[in-house]
Amino acid sequence: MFRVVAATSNKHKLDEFKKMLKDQNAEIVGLDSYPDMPPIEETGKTFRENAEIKALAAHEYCDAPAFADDSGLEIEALNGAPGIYSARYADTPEARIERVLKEMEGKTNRNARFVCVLSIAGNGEIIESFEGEVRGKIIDAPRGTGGFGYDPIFVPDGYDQTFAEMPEELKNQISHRARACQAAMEFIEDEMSILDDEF
Ligand code: ITT
Repeated sequence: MFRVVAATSNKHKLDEFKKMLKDQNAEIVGLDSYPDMPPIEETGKTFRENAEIKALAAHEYCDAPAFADDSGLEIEALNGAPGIYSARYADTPEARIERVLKEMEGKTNRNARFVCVLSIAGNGEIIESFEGEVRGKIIDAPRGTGGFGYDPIFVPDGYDQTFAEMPEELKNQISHRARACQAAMEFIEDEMSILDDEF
């Protein structure tokens, strides 16, 4: 079993990663296992830049293979906001949802997507980055208690429930994070021989 650091302080994300990767031969540890690590500044202008910054910082600090996700919600009618600022759009998850719903008042175009870029770092460098997305619609009032973040206001295309209403197993099969993770797992299987040294 190899140990890999999930470079996140978001316990919901960590929980999703652990569930999505439960059949892999890996022990996933979050940054809560490294309480003395200084906070990582997300200075990038794209999901990819931020994912790479987080993965590399954790890899270097923890001296172990690491991966990170930078993710967020992009809403068409808001020109892609909140985007990379999803975690910083207001002070609390409830206030963030409230702000989005206020900005969406009167908008007929409800199209949105969740995006996740997952970067893997090992051997002192970024090995690869993977993107996953899930398209859907923003509804006009929150529904459901599962998930986290903007889940109560997002209904993925092809479904009637929000991410916060559906069983977590379903969200973890179809989400942006699940898709980025699936792409990463396919890459790792393909490249096993190259990665053998790191993992
Ligand atoms: P780390 O940087 O420590 O991983 P974070 O929450 O700050 O934690 P991000 O910078 O990637 O992570 O911001 C992601 C934000 O996007 C997250 O806080 C939510 O507001 C939103 N988000 C991402 N994935 C989501 C999901 O699956 N469901 C709901 N909201 C999500």
